[in-house]
Amino acid sequence: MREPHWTPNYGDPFEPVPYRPVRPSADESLTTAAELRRRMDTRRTVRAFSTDPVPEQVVLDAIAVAATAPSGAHQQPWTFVLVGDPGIKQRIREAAEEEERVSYEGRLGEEWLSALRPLGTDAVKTHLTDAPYLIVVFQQRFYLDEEGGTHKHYYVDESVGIAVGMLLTALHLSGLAALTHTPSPMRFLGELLGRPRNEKAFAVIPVGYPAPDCVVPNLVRKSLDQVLVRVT
Ligand code: IYR
Repeated sequence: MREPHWTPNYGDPFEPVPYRPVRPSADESLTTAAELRRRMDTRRTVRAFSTDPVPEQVVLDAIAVAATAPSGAHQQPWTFVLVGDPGIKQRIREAAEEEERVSYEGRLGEEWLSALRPLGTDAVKTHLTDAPYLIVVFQQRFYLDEEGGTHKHYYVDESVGIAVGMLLTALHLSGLAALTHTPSPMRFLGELLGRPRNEKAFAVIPVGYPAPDCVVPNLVRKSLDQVLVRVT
């Protein structure tokens, strides 16, 4: 008999089911792809958020989209902690700013600070309290069973990175702004949010509407030619 396990299908034999999505016409695909490309090119990382509330269901739906991401051995090694509590947001901000001050005052080093200069970032993280929600994404580095036993998870960085990409896409297409914030070190997040020892913070994603006076750096995206190598 198969032992109960952390992965829904762990150890099952391969018993495939049919997959027959409707195939769109080439025209439909072209229209969808061009529209998606145009819409995604309007996404910007936002650091100045309005305190206006956003519909919680939109955020829940975006997290559900992220949770459809492919993952190593389909182990879905992610936890999304949705924080709306102003007191917790404040504590996250204070702890993040404490770390960031050390970073900006020297830990990052000159080369890194030069790379960040065009982004206008600093140690003050108003977005952590202004944005109505923070989504704190944790990687499950391994599975921790009820007896404290540990079990391997595979390709955790890749899996969670893909899920976060899908989360940012879903939020943007739903009309919400977001920031991929990676305070470093991030250990305080697991402690503050009471996460178990198998979980490691991956990113804090403030979510909301941009502030009315929001500005963003004047960045240029690489062109398709610069990022694409064709072997066709
Ligand atoms: N974590 C710091 C520094 C920072 C690092 C990178 I790489 C960025 O793209 C932006 C910021 C901070 O949040 O300010």
